[in-house]
Amino acid sequence: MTLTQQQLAEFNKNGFLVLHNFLEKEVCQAILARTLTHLEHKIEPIESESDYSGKSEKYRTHVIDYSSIEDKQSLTVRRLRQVYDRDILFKNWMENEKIRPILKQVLEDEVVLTTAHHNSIMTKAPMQSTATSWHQDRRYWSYSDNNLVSVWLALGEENSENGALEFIPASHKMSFSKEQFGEKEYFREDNEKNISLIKTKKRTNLKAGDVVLFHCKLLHRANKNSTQKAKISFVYTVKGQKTKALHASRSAQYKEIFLP
Ligand SMILES: O=C(O)CCC(=O)C(=O)O
Repeated sequence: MTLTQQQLAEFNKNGFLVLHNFLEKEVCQAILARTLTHLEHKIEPIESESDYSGKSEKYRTHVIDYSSIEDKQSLTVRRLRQVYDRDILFKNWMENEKIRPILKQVLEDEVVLTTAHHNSIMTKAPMQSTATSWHQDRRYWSYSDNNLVSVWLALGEENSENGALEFIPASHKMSFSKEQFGEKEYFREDNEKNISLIKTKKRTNLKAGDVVLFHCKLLHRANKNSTQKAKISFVYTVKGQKTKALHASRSAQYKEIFLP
């Protein structure tokens, strides 16, 4: 399966593309069932809600031990980390052959899976999660260029009430000044220029099996989950083969898998 010229042009222009009904419902259900077991037993490595909001920029740039430091009983899981090596079902999705020609098209290069970034299942627990502020994923990643794309798989409904992704179209190609970013390099919502740009945002309402591809420099955010049901999404990142992790950086400390 490949993208049409129109879909490819849309990805290149906006920095994201939704592929509805991409993964079969039965496969999604199997991944979800396995995920719920890992969540129930809080199997490490995990990132908790307070890890997510409390950790410094330095920690986020250099961490290689992802185990949560909190009390296991009371913490709320925000992400299951390092999912590639957790379960064959997770690995199979990350090595899915149907999506590979598409990834090759958007990267314009051979596809390499990075296990250093994302490589996680994101959760937003009912009533306990926090919003995610505007940011570019690339800010804590260390590579020779920006040819990295994330693959987001919805494992259930995603909408504004439970925290669907919102994007600022074409922001992956924009240049910003330092003042447009605040603490932890979040894109400031009180900056004049940012306010008008944020008005152009687009939300991606999704159903189980829908996939969103988005560029590593695309500005995005998500609401907290205000519903009674957890929102669960699987996200991994691929890069072009020519794109290299910088020596001795966190990005270089994890294996990469060439997907021919
Ligand atoms: O809150 C969310 O689900 C979005 C998470 C996200 O954008 C990220 O971790 O990079």
